[in-house]
Amino acid sequence: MTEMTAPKSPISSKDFADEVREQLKYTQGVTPEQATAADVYVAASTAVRRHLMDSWMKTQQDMVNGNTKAVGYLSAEFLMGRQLRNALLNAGLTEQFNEAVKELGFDPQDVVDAEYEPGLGNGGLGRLAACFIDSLASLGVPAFGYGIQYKYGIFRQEFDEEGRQVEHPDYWLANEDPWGHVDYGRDQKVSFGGKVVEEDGKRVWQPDWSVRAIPVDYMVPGYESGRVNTLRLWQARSYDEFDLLAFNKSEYMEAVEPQVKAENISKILYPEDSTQVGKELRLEQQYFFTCASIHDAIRVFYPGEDKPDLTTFPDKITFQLNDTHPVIGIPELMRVLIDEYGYDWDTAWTITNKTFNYTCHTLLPEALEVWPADLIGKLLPRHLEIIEKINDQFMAELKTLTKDEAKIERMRIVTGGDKPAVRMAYLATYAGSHVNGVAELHSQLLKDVTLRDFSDLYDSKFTNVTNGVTPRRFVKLANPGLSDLITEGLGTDKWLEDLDLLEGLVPLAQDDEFVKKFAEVKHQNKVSFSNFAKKEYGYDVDPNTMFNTMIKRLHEYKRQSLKILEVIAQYADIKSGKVKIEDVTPRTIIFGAKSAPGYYMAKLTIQLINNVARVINNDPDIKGKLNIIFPVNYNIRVAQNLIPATELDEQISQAGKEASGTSNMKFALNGALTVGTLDGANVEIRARVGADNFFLFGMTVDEVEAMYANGYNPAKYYESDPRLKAAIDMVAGGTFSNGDRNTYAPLVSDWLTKDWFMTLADFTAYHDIQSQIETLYADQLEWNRKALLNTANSGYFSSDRSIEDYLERVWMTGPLK
Ligand code: AZC
Repeated sequence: MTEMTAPKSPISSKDFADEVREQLKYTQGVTPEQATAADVYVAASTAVRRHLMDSWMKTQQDMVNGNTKAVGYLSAEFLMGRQLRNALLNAGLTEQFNEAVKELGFDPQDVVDAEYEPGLGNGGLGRLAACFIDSLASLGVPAFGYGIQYKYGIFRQEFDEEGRQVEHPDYWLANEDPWGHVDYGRDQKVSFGGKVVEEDGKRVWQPDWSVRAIPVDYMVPGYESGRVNTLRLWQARSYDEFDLLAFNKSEYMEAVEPQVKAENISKILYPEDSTQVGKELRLEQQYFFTCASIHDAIRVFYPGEDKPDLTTFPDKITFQLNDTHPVIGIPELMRVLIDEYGYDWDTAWTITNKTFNYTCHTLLPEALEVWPADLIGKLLPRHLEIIEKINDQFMAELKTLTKDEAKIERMRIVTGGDKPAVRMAYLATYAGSHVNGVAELHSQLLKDVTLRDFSDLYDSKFTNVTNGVTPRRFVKLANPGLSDLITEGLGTDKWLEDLDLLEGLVPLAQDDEFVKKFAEVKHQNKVSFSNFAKKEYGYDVDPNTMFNTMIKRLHEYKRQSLKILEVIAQYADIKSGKVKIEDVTPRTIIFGAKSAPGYYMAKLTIQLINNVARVINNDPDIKGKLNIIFPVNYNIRVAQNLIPATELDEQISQAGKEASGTSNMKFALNGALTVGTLDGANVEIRARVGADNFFLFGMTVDEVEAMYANGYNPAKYYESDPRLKAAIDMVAGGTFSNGDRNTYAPLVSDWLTKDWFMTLADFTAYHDIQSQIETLYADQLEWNRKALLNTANSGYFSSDRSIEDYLERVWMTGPLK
C-alpha cells in the first residue's frame, strides 16, 4: 500500500499490538509466545470488532430514532468471503494490523489465512447480497441483511482419481468464529404445522411445533462512512433440548429427536443454483428466516410497544426479496398484521404491499419456485389460507383489468387442477410494490417473456437495476497493485467511494508509459497467482502465458462445454499437424466451478474438463503451450487471487439465459478482456467499454428464439464444421477416458441430438473470434491499452451504483442523517 492510500486511523501499530496481546490473554488465554497464527487471527479480529463497536451501536440508535427508512435485505444466501481484511480496510486499521502482527512474530498473510471462508451461498445471487450490504453500509444507508446461519455451507469440492466431483461437508464453524455474535436474548419463536380453527369469528392457527430462532449478528462496516450495519443470520435451536421421559426409558436417540428436528432447519445450505428444489426442509428454512426477521424488525422499530401502530411499518423498513426464497414472508406479514395485531384485511394488504419488493435473478422457468399447495398447507396451514385469499382477490382484480379469460387463468398465483401449487414469483409480483431484473436485457426479457402477462397489466411495477460489485473487496483488497496504480493515475483514492472517477483513466490509455505500468501490474498479478497455484494445488503455471479464465457454477446454459470443445479442437488441430505448435499462443486455461451434486450432465462436464487437462498437459507434442488447470473447490478467495491475474475471461452463455453475471464486472474492472455473447450484463459492459475492447460472438436472443422456433438440429453443425466434428469424435472415441467410449456417451449424445443451449450452433463463431484474440494478444501494448480501457470504463458496475438505483427506483430512502 502506498502512503497515499494508507487509511487514517485512530491508533498506532504499537497500540494495536497491545490490543491483540490483550485479546490473546483475556480471550484465548495464551501468551504471544504460545499463540498460533489461528490465535492471532481470533485476537486481531476481536480487536477490530471492538474498534467498530461504537459505530455499530451508534448506527443502530440512529436507525431506530431517526426518520430514515431502513432496508431489510431478505436473502437465503450471503456469500461473504473472508472477513478480516475487509474489516481492517473499513476500520482503517490495515497498516496497524500488518505492523502489529509482525511485531508479534507472525506473517500477516498466515494470520489472514487462518480464517476459514464462510460459504453461505451458491454463487452469484449470494455474492450479490454480500456486495449489496457492503455498499449499503458504505453509503450510510441503514440496513439489515437477514438470512440463515447454516451450520454447513456450500459443500467442499474434491476430485477423485477419475476427475469426478466429490462433495464433502463444509463445517465452517469447526473453529471459533470471532465475527458472529450470538444474541440469545433477542430470539424469536417460529412455529409450524397444526391446524386453523375458528374462534369468535376469527381464524386461529394452532401450530404443532416450534423452533427457537437465535440471531447471530455480523457487523457490516461501511468504507469511510462511519457506519456499521448488521447482518443478522438466524440459527435454529430446539425449545425442548431433551425428552426426559424417553431418556429415562433408555431411548436415547428418541430423546434427542426434537432437538435434531429443530436444528436441522439451519443445518445445511441447499447446493442448488438456478434450479428449483422442492423440498419440505427448504420451505421450512424459508419460513424460518423470514418469520424471525419480520418479528425482529417489529421488535427493533417499535421497542417495548405492546400495541404498535404498524400502519407506519413501511416507513420504517422496506423488505427486498432476494429471489423467490423469502416470498413466504408476504403471507407471514399478512398473518402477523391480521392475527397478531388485529388489523383488517385491507389495511394489512396495504401495509404488506408497500413493504415488499421483489428481485428476480433468473430467466430459466424451471428456477422459479412453485410449491405444492398441500405442502404449504401441511407446514403452514394459515399461510395457505391467506395465499388463497390473495389469489381470490387477485383474480377479482384481474377481471376488472382485462376480458382475456385465458390470460387471467395463466396468471393464477394458486394453480387450478387437482394438484394446486403456489407460484412464488407471481405472488411476489402481485403482492409487492416493485419487481426488478438484474441487468437491462434481463429486465426487458422478464417483461416480454417470463412475466409478460404481469407487465401488460402492471407495467409501472417493473424496473431494472443492473447488478454491481464492491470495489473494496474486488479491486482494493484483491488487486493492491492495480489500486495503487489507479490512485497514482487519478491523483486520489476517492475512486473507492465513487467508482465513476475511473473514467479519469481514459486519457491515460493513450500514454504508453502508463499502459506499460498497467501491463506490469498485470504481470505481477500473474506471477502471484502462479505462486498461489503452486502452493495451494501444486500446479506449475507459467506467468508468461495468456491467462484465460472461466469461473462460475457449472451449468449447461453457461456453456463450459463450448470452451472445452474449442480447447479439444485446438488440440486436435495440433495433433493432426493442421496447426504448427510454433504458431500456438501459449495459454493457461483456468476453470473454476462447482456442480449441484445431483446435476448429472454438469458433473460429467467437470469430469471431462479434468481429463482433457490430464491428457493435454501430459502430451509432449503440446510442449507446454496449452496448460489447463482446474483449481478444486473454487470460492471467493480463489476468485480474489485469480481475477486480477486474468487477461481473457469467458462469458459465453447462450444469449437470453444468464440474468446478469457479476464476475464479468469484476474481470472488466480488473483489466481483463472479455470474450462473450450478448447476454446479461455483457451487453452493458460492452456498451461501456466499447465494442473494440470486447470480443463479441454468437447468436443473439432473437436468433436463438428463431432457431428454437424453426427446429434446431445440432447434428448439422457437427457435420459442417470439421474442427467441431474432430473434437466431438475425440471425446466419443475415448481420448479422454483411456479409450472407453461409454464414459462421455451421455454428453456426446446430448450434443448431437438435443443441445438445448445451442453450443454447437455457436461453435464456429466462437472459434473465429479466437484468431482475433490471438492477433491482438501478440501486440501486448495494444492488448493492455484495451484492458486499461475496460478498467477505466467499468465504474458503472460498482454495487454502490446499484444501491443508488435501488434507493431511487425501489426503496425510496437514503443515507442516515
Ligand atoms: C444468478 C444469475 O444466474 C446471475 O446471472 C446473476 O448475476 C446473479 O444471480 C445475481 O443477480 N441467479 C442465481 O444464482 N439464482 C439462483 C436461484 O440461485
